[in-house]
Amino acid sequence: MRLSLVSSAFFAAAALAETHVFNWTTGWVNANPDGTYERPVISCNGEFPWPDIRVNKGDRVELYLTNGFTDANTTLHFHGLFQEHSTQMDGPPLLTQCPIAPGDTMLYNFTVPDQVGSFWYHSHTSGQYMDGMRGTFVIEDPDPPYEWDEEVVISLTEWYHDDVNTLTSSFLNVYNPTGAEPIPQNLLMNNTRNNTWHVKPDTTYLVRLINIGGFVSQYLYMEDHTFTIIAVDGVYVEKNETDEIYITVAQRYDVLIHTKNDTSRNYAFMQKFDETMLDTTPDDLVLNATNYIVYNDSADLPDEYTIDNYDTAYFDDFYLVPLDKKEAYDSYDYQVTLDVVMDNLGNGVNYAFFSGVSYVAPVVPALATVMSAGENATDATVYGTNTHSIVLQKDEIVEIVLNNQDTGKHPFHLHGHVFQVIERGPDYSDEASPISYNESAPYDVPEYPMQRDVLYVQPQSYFVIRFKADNPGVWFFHCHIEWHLIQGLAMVFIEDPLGIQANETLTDNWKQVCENVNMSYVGNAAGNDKDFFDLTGQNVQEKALPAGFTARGIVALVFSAVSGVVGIIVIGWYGMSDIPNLEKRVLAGLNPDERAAFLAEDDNDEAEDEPEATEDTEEGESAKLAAKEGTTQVSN
Ligand SMILES: *[C@@H]1O[C@H](CO)[C@@H](O)[C@H](O)[C@H]1NC(C)=O
Ligand SMILES: *[C@@H]1O[C@H](CO)[C@@H](O)[C@H](O)[C@H]1NC(C)=O
Ligand SMILES: *[C@@H]1O[C@H](CO)[C@@H](O)[C@H](O)[C@H]1NC(C)=O
Ligand SMILES: *[C@@H]1O[C@H](CO)[C@@H](O)[C@H](O)[C@H]1NC(C)=O
Ligand SMILES: *[C@@H]1O[C@H](CO)[C@@H](O)[C@H](O)[C@H]1NC(C)=O
Ligand SMILES: *[C@@H]1O[C@H](CO)[C@@H](O)[C@H](O)[C@H]1NC(C)=O
Ligand SMILES: *[C@@H]1O[C@H](CO)[C@@H](O)[C@H](O)[C@H]1NC(C)=O
Ligand SMILES: *[C@@H]1O[C@H](CO)[C@@H](O)[C@H](O)[C@H]1NC(C)=O
Ligand SMILES: *[C@@H]1O[C@H](CO)[C@@H](O)[C@H](O)[C@H]1NC(C)=O
Ligand SMILES: *[C@@H]1O[C@H](CO)[C@@H](O)[C@H](O)[C@H]1NC(C)=O
Ligand SMILES: *[C@@H]1O[C@H](CO)[C@@H](O)[C@H](O)[C@H]1NC(C)=O
Ligand SMILES: *[C@@H]1O[C@H](CO)[C@@H](O)[C@H](O)[C@H]1NC(C)=O
Ligand SMILES: [Cu+2]
Repeated sequence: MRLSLVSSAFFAAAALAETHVFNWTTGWVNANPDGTYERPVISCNGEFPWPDIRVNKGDRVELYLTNGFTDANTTLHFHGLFQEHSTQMDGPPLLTQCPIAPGDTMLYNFTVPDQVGSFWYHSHTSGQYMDGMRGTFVIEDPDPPYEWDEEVVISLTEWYHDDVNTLTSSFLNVYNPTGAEPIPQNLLMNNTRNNTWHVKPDTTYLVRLINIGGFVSQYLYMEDHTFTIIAVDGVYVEKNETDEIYITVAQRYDVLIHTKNDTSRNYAFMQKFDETMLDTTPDDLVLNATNYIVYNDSADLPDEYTIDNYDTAYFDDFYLVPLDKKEAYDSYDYQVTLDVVMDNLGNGVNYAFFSGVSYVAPVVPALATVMSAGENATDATVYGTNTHSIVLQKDEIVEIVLNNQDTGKHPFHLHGHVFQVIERGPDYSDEASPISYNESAPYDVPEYPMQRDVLYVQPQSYFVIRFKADNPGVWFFHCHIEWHLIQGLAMVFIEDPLGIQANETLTDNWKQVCENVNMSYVGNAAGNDKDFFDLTGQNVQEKALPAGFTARGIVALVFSAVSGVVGIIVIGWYGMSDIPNLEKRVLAGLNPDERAAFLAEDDNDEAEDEPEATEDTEEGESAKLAAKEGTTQVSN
């Protein structure tokens, strides 16, 4: 009797947890999402957009991803999923897996035991997701705390007419010394413009707003309708009403929207660029997009809808209260302070730094280092200097203090966790210099701080977050603006490495993916498996600018050369690379001492021939090209 009870309970559980198998191949196809320009986009099994994934809590996902590109590696990341005991399925290339070579297949095999809500997936390689390689991922809750009648998923993104490789080569370039990001052409909702949402009257909708973009934050507001926020980034919160939401790339807001009884007319659903994130505003850029909430197909479509103070009246997510009422961790065991700076290195290219380090991927995946270093996996040295890896002890409370010394906003994402938001400073754009977090000053820490997995920091300001290191794994912490990730705005947590070794085994397929891309999966960051403390040959960032030759100098010179030669001051990134021999002209504008210093440094480069100064990542490739280009022009 007892036995049969046990076994039927077992079968009931087994029947509930389903396995979803996906078999996807990447490729390219032409598409015209914004209705104004057809371009190649990344397809899934020949189609665009990519499919929505929907599973139940507790289910298993087996996703076969075949790299159908002929000339690029790829990987897939499932944004926001904790990947407990499956850090090898997380997706960042050269951290948790080897890049998937053209023609090869990786099996992403994991469960979603403890999470529900709105997530998404995207390529974590070379900005590919901005070319379309991304989709939504919803985990249904069998027992939700709120009620609704209907559910709808809405994706949001900016859209470029050029592909990411083209944009990256002008972005990560000596001719773009300020690191101005490419300006998108449009905003999309559900991969289209003028999206139509047919609604029923007097109905409560759960709307899952998912920003699958790579750069610009958006303001969202509706004509005569209110958002009731019930969850952010997969974390339920106490209901809070607002007329406007500010959503950065990679964030999610689950909102309830109750429709009207009156069906005589239709309403506008507006998206608006956060214009402050754009370096320039070209005349033909429309800073908003109009979508339609349609009650009545015979009635007119609404005009665009305007609200005042859209840039100050939005909901501040700092004030959300998680439904789990988890109290703030009242102290920390380990504090990490990260100063965000964007600056030029010796090749003239603009990079991004956490406390002086611009992330450069290791020679073998960091997870391979964890698995092969034995007891030495607990020593951060083995992960190399330029991965900016920090080893965390099991279950310690970690505090990240992030001081943004840059004048832009940045949305930061931690893999493998949600974190508590302890403090976030106001916008200090108007201050002469950045204001850092002052730990001795009195702050009001919320009793039940908001938890999420993407948080933006205001210009020249700071945030403080805490999390418990209770999920052994190799977890990336990075700016989710793809351009800034490409510039190196990332670091790595090696969380409880001995716990990873004890509880996770690399699958045969995982190892095969490495073999098929001719990559070793043992050794330290330099691939050395004999002496884990010998980092000869590791990848490092470019050298600093020569003494006396400041980044400000380069910027000023490039601009003055442009304005001198062309007669106008070009403040944008575009157009600059069209000017022939720009660097020669810049050099001509240097005073003799500066010029000698620059050329001498260039000669030294060739003479020294340092073996460890090789930067060889997919993302570093175009920087290297730009650097080479620069060298050739200088010595000519
Ligand atoms: C995936 O699809 C390809 C092409 O249709 C097929 O060859 C392969 O066997 C499929 N793999 C799985 C695991 O279903
Ligand atoms: C794919 O990754 C391997 C290993 O990092 C690298 O050697 C190769 O250049 C990459 N291929 C492309 C096309 O980027
Ligand atoms: C996925 O992982 C589970 C658990 O390790 C395993 O039982 C299953 O066989 C794996 N699926 C495939 C197709 O390898
Ligand atoms: C958006 O697209 C999804 C499919 O990706 C669809 O289920 C949903 O209804 C669409 N929502 C709106 C408002 O168009
Ligand atoms: C809408 O109609 C329902 C019945 O269909 C009614 O109960 C409700 O009060 C109405 N709401 C408003 C705002 O008039
Ligand atoms: C829909 O709109 C048309 C045109 O404005 C109007 O004649 C009709 O009454 C409306 N229908 C409803 C159900 O409100
Ligand atoms: C479609 O959206 C664009 C951009 O928001 C807007 O300029 C245009 O007027 C819209 N078209 C229609 C028919 O409303
Ligand atoms: C939308 O953007 C255009 C151009 O950027 C501007 O003229 C218009 O006023 C904006 N409309 C709204 C509703 O913000
Ligand atoms: C709702 O948001 C406001 C700030 O906009 C905050 O003061 C309030 O505490 C929040 N209430 C809940 C229940 O989240
Ligand atoms: C760890 O490093 C030490 C040298 O510092 C070496 O003696 C030892 O064998 C290493 N352990 C493993 C498991 O590689
Ligand atoms: C930090 O705060 C303490 C206490 O309010 C104050 O005495 C100190 O001057 C502050 N430090 C800075 C650098 O502002
Ligand atoms: C392995 O995982 C289990 C379940 O999460 C945990 O209880 C155990 O402590 C882990 N082992 C190690 C060595 O971390
Ligand atoms: Cu950023």
